[in-house]
This record gives sequence, structure tokens and C-alpha cells, in this order.
Amino acid sequence: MVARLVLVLGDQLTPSVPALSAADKSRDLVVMAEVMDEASSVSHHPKKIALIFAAMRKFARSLEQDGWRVAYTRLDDPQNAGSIVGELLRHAEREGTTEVLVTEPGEWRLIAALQEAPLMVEMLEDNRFIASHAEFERWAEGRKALRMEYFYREMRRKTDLLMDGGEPVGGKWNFDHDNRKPAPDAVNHTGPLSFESDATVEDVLTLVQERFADHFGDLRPFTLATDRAGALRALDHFIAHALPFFGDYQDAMLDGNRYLYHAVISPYLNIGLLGPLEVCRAAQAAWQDGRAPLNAVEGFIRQIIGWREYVRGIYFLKGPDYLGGNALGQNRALPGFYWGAPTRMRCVSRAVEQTRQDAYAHHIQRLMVTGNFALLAGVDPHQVHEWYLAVYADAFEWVEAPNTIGMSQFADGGVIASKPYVSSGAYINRMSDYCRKCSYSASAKTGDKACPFNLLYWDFLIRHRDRFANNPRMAQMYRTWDRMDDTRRDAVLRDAGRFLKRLDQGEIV
Ligand code: FAD
Ligand code: DLZ
Ligand code: SF4
Repeated sequence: MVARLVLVLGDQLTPSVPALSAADKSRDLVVMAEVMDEASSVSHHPKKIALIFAAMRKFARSLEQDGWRVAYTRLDDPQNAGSIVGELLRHAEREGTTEVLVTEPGEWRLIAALQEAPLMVEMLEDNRFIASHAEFERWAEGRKALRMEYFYREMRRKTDLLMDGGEPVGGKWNFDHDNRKPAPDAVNHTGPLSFESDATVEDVLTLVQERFADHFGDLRPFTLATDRAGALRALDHFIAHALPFFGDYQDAMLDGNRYLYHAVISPYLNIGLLGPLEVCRAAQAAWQDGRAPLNAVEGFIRQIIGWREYVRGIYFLKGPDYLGGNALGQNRALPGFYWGAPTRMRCVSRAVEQTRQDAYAHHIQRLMVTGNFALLAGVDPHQVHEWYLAVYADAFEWVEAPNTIGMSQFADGGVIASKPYVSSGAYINRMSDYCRKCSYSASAKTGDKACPFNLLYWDFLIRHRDRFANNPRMAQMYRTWDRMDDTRRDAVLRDAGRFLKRLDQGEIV
């Protein structure tokens, strides 16, 4: 019987992925390829490319050891066709076959490319998630609002995580009331586990350094895990040392501590080295054994079986047009400081610097610092989306786009968020210690020292008053504005306008 090709992409590094499960080890050929089209579809962070290539090489080797025939193409192979479809066509000709088994990619661009390829592609739904497409569609059908909280409860029931019969343990679905404390004075956790590089990683680092030196981001030091054993150790380390405090300080930010009690496991989850259920079960076991409190464990599990599954559901439910959403008609160019140009805003410069170094920033930095600024300043959401897709090691479109276009930029018109995630400097000041080191003042509302978030917050609300004035969750903000005296209101809008003009002129702001 003629062989089929079995495509395994760089974020499908799970032995039980559907294309492999459906294949026949004795005749089929696994195709894996490092290709320029993927590595430069946006200018991915060098650390992200290195993580994916190193993990792909190790995964390919483990498949071979397991008896698979694997055709692995390195980026610098002279035969490299440069794209996933090109590689499939090349191997199809060699093997004399046109049949290809594929696990559905997490990006519409690649799904379309495979569907349009002159090959017989059988695309199987990715089963490494808790909710299937059909389940999410059923949940969404007929609902006026697709709120994560209700979907999350379904996932709790389905997985039986933190359940006591049909009821949530502790009598509540959500313990956020106990969470979200401001930044602590000291953090007794040293951050994620670091991994020494081996020969495979070093080879990849040399290649990435040569080929992607012009991409934003530091390649070294490279300390990520690149195989399942390492990812499992990283998970254990988080559960033992950080999970107990995860809930308390989930929203806090510290100038001198970039990870606080976050897990830093999203790259491993998203490329398939860890599975969502095993991660949640490990957290649940920590609670059952008294190693972590319920507020922390529930908060953590909610991020994974709630938010992660929900944003994936939205991505596939809404289709490729979701990517072009710009409900607020924002069109400013993404400022140069997102790519490392200087800025006087301490919170932004720290978030971007950390992103450059680590290809990581935690959720509140993404949402309430870089995302918040872009939204307030009226930046084109598509440019914001491409930035997030490029700079984070965990960024794959199915998870990045709903978070950016929907949750962070409100460009989907409110599918994900019931109101825009905007805040003035007061929020950042309360949740972090950035403002103490900033050349702006979080308490100054107008004038040269005024925190730009303070100015732009009002400017944003007034610019979009027609849309948001009737939103009950925003009424209080508009009442506060209406109570301000005219002189103050004029000064705020004037100073915001000046700030935006200086931003557009490329001045250091
Ligand atoms: P923790 O805070 O420790 O949370 C644990 C896990 O929960 C994460 O590893 C992740 O798998 C999951 N999780 C938490 N929040 C979310 C969320 N909102 N959506 C999906 N999963 C979540 N996450 C990505 O995995 N890839 C992205 O490309 C991505 N882009 C984002 C863009 C923006 C604008 C925003 C606001 C958020 C984005 N997120 C993204 C969500 C979140 O910021 C990251 O999942 C998280 O910071 C990863 O770090 P961690 O592992 O330390 O997470
Ligand atoms: C992100 C990425 C990069 C940088 N490089 C590759 C690659 O060379 N080969 C590959 O198979 N996959 C890569 N990926 C991951 C894909 O872009 C990813 O599978 C799609 O975006 C769908 O999520
Ligand atoms: Fe950021 Fe404003 Fe605080 Fe400066 S004062 S760190 S710009 S919130």
C-alpha cells in the first residue's frame, strides 16, 4: 500500500495528536519541516523560533525511536521548499502519494493553505482540548452574550475538576473575590525553572542567530525546556513553589520581579509538551493534599479550562473575518517603543524590555499595560495583533487573536469583553510599583508630569462616548467625567491631544 504523509506542525508535538493516531507506523511517512514561511509569517521572537525548532527536532527523534519513518527538514537544508505545503508536495512526489493526514492547525492562514493545496488532505480536529468545536458551538448557540464564566462552569462539570457531585467544591464556582491583591513587598519564589542547553539546542541557537538576527528579541540566554520531560519538571516546580500564591498575586506587577507567582507554562501547553487536563489535575491534587489553597487552585484551573478553552472556541466559531475586526475604528500606527524604542513610561518600558528578553510577559502586563496603552491611544488593532503574535513564545493565533483583538482591544465589538479593559494610571499604580520609578506621576491628572494613561483614559472614553455611554458597566465613568469642572475637562483633553501629537511625531514620550 502507498504511504500517506502525516504532517506534524511545530505546535503539534504530542504523540497522541490525531494525525499520528490515525496513521499507520508501518507504511506512512511523518513530515516535519522548519520553514521560512512559518518562521517569518510575522517576525517571531528568536526565542520562540528556537523553542519550536529545538522541540521539533527532539520530538522527531522520539518518533523515530518509537519506530516511525520521519522526514525532517531543517531550515538550512538546500532542498527546503520554504513552506509547509511546499514540503508536503516535495515528499508527495518522492513517495508517489497525494494523501496527507493533518491535525487541524491553529491558524486560518495555514488551514486555507492546506485546503487549497493540490493534495488529498484529510484534516482531523485537534483533540488536545477539552471542548470540541461542536461542543462550543452548541454552548454558544442562541446565547445573547458568550460570557466565559458560564462556559467555564460547563467545563468544570465536564472534567469533574473541583466538583463535589454536581456542585463546585467550596460552594462557589469562582474565588476571585479572594484574589488579585496588590503587589507584595517581597516574593518568595525565584521564577520558572531554567534549563541548560544541550547539543540540539546549541545547534538551533546558532541557526536562529544566523537567520533571524533582525527579529525583535534576545535569543540568549535561552533557558526554556524543549522536551516533555523538561516541561513536566517546569510544571512540578510551579505547583510546588508558586501555585499556593498564584491567586493572591495574579494581577500584581513588580518592577524587579517579572514572574511573581505565574506558571510560565503556556509555551509548553501550546506546542503540545503538556496537556491541559494533566496540568489541572496536578493543581487539583495540590489542593487535595493541602499543598495549595482553593482560591489559588480554582483561579489557576479557570485560566486553563475556562479562558484557554473559551478563546479557542471563539476563534473557531467566529472564523477568519474575526481577525479584521476594528469595531472602534482605531487606526494609529503602533508606536516604536513596542519594538524597543525609548519611552519614559516605566510600566511600558519594563513590559517591553522583559518581552524582548524573555518572549514572556504575564497576563496583566499584556492586558493592562501594553494592551491598555494601545487601546487608549487608538492604535490599529491589527497591528497590535501582529505584535502580540510575534513577540510571545506562547503566541499562536487561535489563542493570541481572541485575547488581543477581543479581550484587549475590544475590536470585536464586545464578543469577549462586556466593556473595554481600559484604566488610568491609578490601576497600574495600585497593582504595581512601576510608578515609583517613572518620570510621570500617576497622581497628576494634567500637565507635563501627568501619567499618559490618565490623559488618554478620558480621551478614549470621550472619543467613544456614543458607543459606551449606555453601557451600565461604564455609566459611573461617564458620571465622574460629567461632574468635573469645564476647565479641568478642557485641560485633560488638550493635554491628551498634545501627547498624541508628540507620539505621532515620534518624540520620546
Ligand atoms: P498563568 O498566569 O500562570 O496562567 C496559567 C495558564 O492559564 C497559562 O499558561 C495559560 O495556558 C492559561 N491562560 C491564562 N490566561 C489565559 C487567557 N486569557 N487565554 C488563554 N489561556 C490563558 N496566552 C497564550 O497562551 N498565548 C497568547 O498568544 C496569548 N496572548 C495574549 C494576548 C493578550 C493581549 C492578552 C491580554 C493575553 C494573552 N494570553 C495569551 C493570555 C495570558 O496572558 C497568557 O496565557 C499567560 O500570560 C501565560 O503565562 P503563564 O503560563 O505564566 O500564565
Ligand atoms: C510558529 C512556528 C514557527 C516559527 N515555525 C514553524 C516551522 O518552521 N514549522 C512548523 O511546522 N511550525 C512552525 N510554527 C508553528 C506554526 O506556525 C503553527 O503550527 C501554526 O501557526 C498553527 O498554529
Ligand atoms: Fe505607567 Fe503612568 Fe505609572 Fe508611569 S505613572 S509607570 S506611565 S502608570
